Amino acid sequence: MKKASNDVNVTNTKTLTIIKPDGMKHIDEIINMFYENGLKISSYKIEQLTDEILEEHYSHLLDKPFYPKLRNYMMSAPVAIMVLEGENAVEKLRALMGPTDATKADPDTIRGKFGTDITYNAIHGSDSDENAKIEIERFFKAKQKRI
Ligand code: IDP
Ligand code: MG
Repeated sequence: MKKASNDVNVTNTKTLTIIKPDGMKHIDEIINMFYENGLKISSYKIEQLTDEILEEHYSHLLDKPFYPKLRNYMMSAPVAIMVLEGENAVEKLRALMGPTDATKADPDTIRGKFGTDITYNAIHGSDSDENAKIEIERFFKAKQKRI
């Protein structure tokens, strides 16, 4: 049956990923895994994260005892931030990443290959369409700061 070219749910085609400091040395292989799995990069930047943006991005974890460790990890080196596009992008990336705890991740997943434990897990991916939208806005559409 003929499928109309616009017969795609546009609300679930984008997600945000951050290649974390420990993932950066494997960035080529990680990007290759995105493309092999039908996820294309549509925006890309390398940035040093700040306290301010991390407190916003990890607001759900600010009260956790491990937050200072997470903050230090995320600020230990520049990271790569990307918008990925593809069908069911959020779900697809989360499956490709594996679970938060890299020690429990399947060896074929990004966290299974390149992560170490529940903190140092190589990659971030949005966990819902709603959060993908918020995170894309946070990292790519924020007003430029005056200098
Ligand atoms: P997710 O990255 O799989 O979505 P979240 O619960 O949103 O997991 O946590 C964000 C990040 O905080 C994780 O990717 C990991 O780096 C860190 N983290 C989460 N839970 C723990 C924990 O119990 N101990 C230490 N670090 C954690
Ligand atoms: Mg999360």
